Formats: sequence, C-alpha cells, structure tokens
Amino acid sequence: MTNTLFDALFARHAGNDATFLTLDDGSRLSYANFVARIAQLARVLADAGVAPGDRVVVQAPKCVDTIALYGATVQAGAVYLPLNTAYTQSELRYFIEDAAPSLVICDAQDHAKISAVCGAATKVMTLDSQNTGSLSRAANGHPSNFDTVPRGPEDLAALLYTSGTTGRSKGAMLSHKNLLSNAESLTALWRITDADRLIHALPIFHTHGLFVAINTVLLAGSEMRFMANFDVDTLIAELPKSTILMGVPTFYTRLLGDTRLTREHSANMRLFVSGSAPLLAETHIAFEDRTGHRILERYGMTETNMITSNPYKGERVAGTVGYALPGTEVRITDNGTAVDPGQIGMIEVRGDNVFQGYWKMPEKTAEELRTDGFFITGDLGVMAEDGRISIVGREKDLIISGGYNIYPKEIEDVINDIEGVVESAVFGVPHPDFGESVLAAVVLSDTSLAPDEIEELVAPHLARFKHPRRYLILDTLPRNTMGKVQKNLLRQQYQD
Ligand code: MLC
Ligand code: AMP
Repeated sequence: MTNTLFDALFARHAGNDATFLTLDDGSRLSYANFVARIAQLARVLADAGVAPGDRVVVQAPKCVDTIALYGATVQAGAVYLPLNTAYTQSELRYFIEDAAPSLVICDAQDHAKISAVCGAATKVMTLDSQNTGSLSRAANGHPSNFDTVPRGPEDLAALLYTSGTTGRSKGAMLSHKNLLSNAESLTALWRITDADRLIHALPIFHTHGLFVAINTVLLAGSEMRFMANFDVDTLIAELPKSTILMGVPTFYTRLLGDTRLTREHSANMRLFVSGSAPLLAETHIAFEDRTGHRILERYGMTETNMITSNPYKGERVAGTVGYALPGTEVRITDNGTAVDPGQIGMIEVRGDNVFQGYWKMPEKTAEELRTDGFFITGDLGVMAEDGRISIVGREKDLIISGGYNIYPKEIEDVINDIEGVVESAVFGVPHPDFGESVLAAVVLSDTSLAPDEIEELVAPHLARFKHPRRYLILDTLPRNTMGKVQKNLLRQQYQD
C-alpha cells in the first residue's frame, strides 16, 4: 500500500539508527524510534475515530510528540492542521468551527478553553512537553507498528490557515504532492544530505518551520537540533556543531547583535537560509562582513510552499529572492497578462507546489487561482532578463512582523466593534527587530475612551503578536478623493 508523503518522508527511516533530533536537554531520538512513535500515535488517532480525510487540529508545544503527530496524521490518512500557540479562544473557535475536525490536540493547560469551542463530534486530547498528556499516555501503551492508510499524490495532507485581506482566515489545502515536490526541490537545490545538522529554532505551526525545515531534513535523513524556543545564546552555542540554519530575518538581526558571532565561530556552517519576510540588504551585507557567509534568501507562501530561491552555487544577490524553483513557473503580470522583464507587476506562480484551493471557499479559490493554474500571490515583483526575481511591494494589505503575517482588516474589525469607536486604520511601520510593527489610528465618537481601554477590549480577541503597539487617537483618517484611507500617509507620518 502506498502513501505518497508517508513513504517518502517517514517510512523510509524504519530501522534507521541515525540521530533524527537532539533536544534542549541533550537527549537524542533516532529516526527508528521516531517512526515507531509515529505508529503508536497513529493507533491513538485510529482509536479516536479519526478516519481518512478527517482534520486533526494541533495547538501544542514544540516537542517530539507534536512533530510525531504530523507523521501519525499522515500515516492515518488524515489532514494535519497546526495552529499558532498564541491564538486566543475566539480565534480558535473560528478555526475549529470552520475545519470541523474529528480530533483536537492541545496543551493540557488549554483543555477547558478548547473543549468549550468544540462540538460534540470533536474529541479533545492533550499533549505537553513532559509527555504526560492524554494523547502521549494513550500512545505509550500501543505497539509500535500501524497499517499505513493508502493515500495518493492528490490527497490532502495538511490544512494551514492563512489570514485574509477580508479579515477571515482561509484554510489552504495542501496535498501530498504539494508538500513532497517542494521538499524534493529544496533538498536538491540546497544540497541537503545526511551529513547535515540543521538548527531548528522556528515554530512548527507554519510552512517555514514545519515543511521547509522538517520535510527537507526527513527527506535527506539529516540531523536536527530541535530548540523548543528561539534563543540567541543557544543558537550561538550550536553554530560550531551545525551546518544549516533556517530563519526569519529577525534571527539574523538578533545574531548580528551578538559579538560572539564571528567568521571563526560560524566556520562549520555551510548554509544560512532566510525567508518569510524581506531581508534588508544591509543585514545581508553585515552578515557577510561578519561571518563570510552570504545568507541565501528564498521566497514562499503558505498556499504555494517555496516559490523562488537564490542559487546555492552562484550569486546570492541581496534584496532579491532568486529564481523560480525547478518545476515551478513564475510570471509577472498586469491584470493576468505577462509584462516584460524589468516591469513591475503581480507575482503569479504555477506548479506542483501550488495548493488545491481554500477549504470550503470555492469563490475565494476562484478569485486567487486562475483557470490556467497560476496562483495570484498578492506580492509585487520584477523579473530580470535572466529570470531573477525581486519583490518590490505587496498589493495585499499585510504587515509582516518577525515573520508572522498580520492582516490589518482583522484588527480593524475588532477595534471597530468597540462602542465609542467610529473607525480605525491599522498599518505597519519599520521596526529594527521585527522588520515591521503594528500601529492603529482610531477615530472616536466617545472621546473619553483611552488607548489602554481599547487595548483591553482588543486583547481577548487577538493573539498577542497582532496587537497594535500604539493606538493613535485622530480626529479623522486621511482619505483620497475616492474616499479610500491613505495608509501610506499614516505610515510616512508615524514611521519614527
Ligand atoms: C513574539 N512577539 C511578537 C512576535 N513574536 N510580536 C510581534 N511580532 C512577532 N513576530 C511578542 C510576543 O507576543 C510577546 O509579547 C513578546 O514578543 C515576547 O514573545 P516571545 O515568544 O518570547 O518572542 P521571541 O521568542 O523573541 O519571538 C520572536 C521570533 C518569533 C522572531 C523568534 O516571532 C518567531 O519565531 N517568528 C517566526 C515566525 C515564522 O515562523 N514565520 C513563518 C511563516 S511561513 P508581550 O508583549 O506579551 O511581551 C511563511 C511562508 C514562508 O511566511 O515564506 O516562509
Ligand atoms: P504566509 O501567508 O504566512 O505564508 O506569508 C507569505 C508572504 O510572506 C508572501 O506572500 C510574502 O509577502 C512574504 N514573504 C515570504 N518570503 C519573503 C521574502 N523572502 N521576501 C519578502 N517577502 C516574503
């Protein structure tokens, strides 16, 4: 029986005694034991009634059982749906209602909060980093083999929610083929092998930490230093023993802020990858000056996995995201028609990496996926004569803070619902650590409403990283003659 993703990433490691990962406490897990743990967890999923195609929602700490659960979900033929651990109950309610999972796995401390938003058809189990949750306990008693559920390339493997410009999150449906084809391209392009040791310091609920990092490690049989949280001291300590780091630009600016980062100290490393947000050319240059390494910048999206990459061998040019990955087509368009090299336009992408559409949103899918298969990214770019791509802006109203996407509309909707608020405009301003940071301009009918009261009313609705860092009380919002709020003026005025 074949299961496209499971066979390629997990099953091949049965009996492989090489180290898969090392944890913060120094303990190691072999590939063979990882695959055995996956089978135990897959049995728990089957016992819980998870059927092929069912969604398994996971909002759990970054630990071994959480990634093993990814493997177990794939082995059981179900669909893995990871959620940011920062989401509040009201955000979770939406995802759980929309995805209608048969099983939700959460941190033991969140059990009551999550159970309250799950209907009778959804079972809740717990998982924590001490392996004492109900899911881990149930798995401990099971044999370490499981009859893999057959799944083909077109079947869904994962559902990842991505916020939308309309304020409603959309579930991006990713098939076995989408994930595997991208992992294969990246592993080959970046020459990842079983001689590599990757420092994993990203969260595992997004494409970057989950698929770009973990799927390539699994495919190549590399070792992973699995950090529970991002921490500069640990990162610095691991550099001499490792070969690859994948991070968001904030990782690199924070590393540069530490004098222990030197050429000698990073001599064992062979590849620093950056993505999820623009890497400033000055960071790229400063990093090369300090370490002798040119950061390899790549570009991707939840809906498409990775789209472009700077070359492994060849020029890695600061401020560019390189070339379309093998098997992936990129075009720059004006209203769907390709423009000439050098002209700015919409970045569109087609290939095995491009998702299957938005979960239960056929009209949204039709708006963003053209009938010829090209996906409209919402990012504006330029392609040089030789195919090298630079991102020059975004058509979508989006703020990227420390690699997390924040859609202003979602925050404006929450602020506008507060009694005494007439309207608001949420926008991003440059931030030295996070790249961009969130501000809110608010117009009040009740002028006694203070910024900290607004924050208090916003807090229960939005994950902390989305909260505006300041509320600016204005008499009116700047508008153009069409009546559209001019966020560019707000950005200019408040950038300092
Ligand atoms: C944390 N905080 C943030 C934040 N991260 N605020 C704004 N933006 C962020 N990115 C806030 C917390 O809410 C908290 O606020 C305070 O900072 C400390 O939290 P922390 O968890 O200790 O922060 P830290 O560990 O320093 O986290 C920073 C970070 C993290 C950069 C390590 O944000 C991170 O791991 N980012 C990576 C995101 C990522 O994986 N993106 C990939 C998306 S996939 P307070 O006020 O309570 O103290 C994608 C596709 C692609 O985009 O191409 O890859
Ligand atoms: P997400 O929806 O979280 O998957 O984020 C995808 C978005 O992140 C893209 O549409 C881009 O706007 C942005 N992004 C990813 N990588 C890069 C990069 N290297 N440079 C600039 N923006 C990037």
